[in-house]
Amino acid sequence: MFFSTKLICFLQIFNLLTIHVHGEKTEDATEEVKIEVLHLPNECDLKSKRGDLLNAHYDGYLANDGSKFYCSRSEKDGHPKWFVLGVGQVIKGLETGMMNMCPGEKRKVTIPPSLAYGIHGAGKIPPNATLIFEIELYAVTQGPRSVNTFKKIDLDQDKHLSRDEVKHYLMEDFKKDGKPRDLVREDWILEDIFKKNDHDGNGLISAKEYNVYQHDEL
Ligand SMILES: *[C@@H]1O[C@H](CO)[C@@H](O)[C@H](O)[C@H]1NC(C)=O
Ligand SMILES: [Ca+2]
Ligand SMILES: [Ca+2]
Repeated sequence: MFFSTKLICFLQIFNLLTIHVHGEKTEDATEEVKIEVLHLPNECDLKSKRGDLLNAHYDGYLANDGSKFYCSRSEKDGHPKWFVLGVGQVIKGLETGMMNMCPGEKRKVTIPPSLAYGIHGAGKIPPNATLIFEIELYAVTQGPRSVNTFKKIDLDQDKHLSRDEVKHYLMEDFKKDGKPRDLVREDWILEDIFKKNDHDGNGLISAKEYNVYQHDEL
């Protein structure tokens, strides 16, 4: 269980929402995410925040014709999705739309194209599409991208994660979980991790590139 949450934070690949808006800097400042709370649980001691690991089901609709383009319930195993909030793993509108949300809460979030897939669209999403997501949040846990995890991966403590360090960490995780070690798969995962995280392309993931927290503990 713990294994899967940790690994998933690294993978960031398997769901549709990982698609990023391509090169759009023309955000209309007047465009905002609209949040409607459909259900609020009576008790809520932990609200979602940046860096948290969330578990949720979400259905995505196109606002203009109401057609459903995504449903996590009917995907693969139909399990709720795990993802980290605030690290660019989901589209911007969802990052905002899922902040301060309680476990058990249901929301309808309307996202303008500038905070979704922009003027080009992506896959099933047409250009300039306003999106509506119906989200049910199941769990909020402290994210795996913590300072402690970074320090654990950074074996030589130089505040940068090399491929070897990340690979070592993944191998240990695979071992812990008793999974067969499929090297091809691991290399592919590694490539993906660096593609998603090594923003300046220098082959190392710096604390800044990795860390979702804004304080400077590293
Ligand atoms: C999308 O919106 C942009 C900016 O408003 C516009 O220039 C473009 O023509 C639109 N594209 C489509 C396919 O409607
Ligand atoms: Ca290092
Ligand atoms: Ca880097």
